[in-house]
Amino acid sequence: MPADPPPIPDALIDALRSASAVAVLTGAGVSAESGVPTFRDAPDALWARFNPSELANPEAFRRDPKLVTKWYDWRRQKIAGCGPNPGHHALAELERWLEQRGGAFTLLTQNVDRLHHAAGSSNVVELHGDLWRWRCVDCGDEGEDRRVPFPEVPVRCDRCGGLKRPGVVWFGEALPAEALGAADRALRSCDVFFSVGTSAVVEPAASFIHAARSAGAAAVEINPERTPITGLVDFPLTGPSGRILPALLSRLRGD
Ligand code: BJW
Ligand code: ZN
Repeated sequence: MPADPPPIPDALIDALRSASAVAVLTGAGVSAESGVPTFRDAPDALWARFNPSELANPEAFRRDPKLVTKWYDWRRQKIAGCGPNPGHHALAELERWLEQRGGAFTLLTQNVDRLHHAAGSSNVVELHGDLWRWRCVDCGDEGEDRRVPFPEVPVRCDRCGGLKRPGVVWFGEALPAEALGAADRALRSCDVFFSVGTSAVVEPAASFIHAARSAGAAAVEINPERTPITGLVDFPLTGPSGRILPALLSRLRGD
């Protein structure tokens, strides 16, 4: 039997009831209960088996496009068989709950799996791109490609025959300016900030907590493990997001 989720503090419920803006940062842990492997959790993590620091960078793709594409093809097959879990659904409901009260909700995700969209979240900012969009490195042609598995690896451009790469952000690449702008606005104006299911080690998202705290937001972390930001938050909620977020929602709605 999984342990009961920790009690949701009354002070957090009060902060959410009086909030006019909430910003939530999510990472791979929010999709873990859907069956999507995270990057840095042993022993089954992608990080341990495939070392994303060596694969998720432009040099690796230039050196060995076949290997990098195969890794993405494997992940796409895995994710294609996964659906949103109760944590994703609770975040979508939190957005509706806040908007019904005239509040603003921004979901800043590092995930590229699109499971927040599948759960019905609408104001989603994809900081690291989208695993289902592919772009030609030569002519820039970009579009959705849902084929699993790919019929050929590496993937070639229909227009020019060039190599296609995933529309994601690799180490050393800049995050999309539009996403960074939206994140900045949400962090500067939020009353409550959540960090959910992220190891908080990859920049710039790892530093979002500082912007939110400077803006005076109450900070919440939901994670079964401690992270570098656990000591900085007002409400560290230790446990899986697929259990804690629904419990939080039901407290908010007074169920
Ligand atoms: C659960 C759970 C459950 C488990 N419930 N929780 C400053 C200092 C030092 C370095 C840098 C710096 N600024 C930039 C850098 C370099 C680099 C960086 O951060 N390096 C660090 C590793 C040190 N950053 C970059 O290069 C970024 N670019 C940039 O800053 O550019 C600047 C620039 C400006 C102008 C011109 C040019 C450049 C880009 C970073 C891109 C990261 N990309 C990846 C791959 C994306 C595509 C793909 O998916 O393949 O993004 S790497 C990977 O890590 C992926 C993730 O989004 C990201 C974060 O990982 P996440 O989500 O936190 O997952 P995990 O696995 O680490 O953690 C899971 C957590 O869940 C754990 O804590 C578990 O406990 C928890 N968990 N079960 C809740 N049930
Ligand atoms: Zn092309």
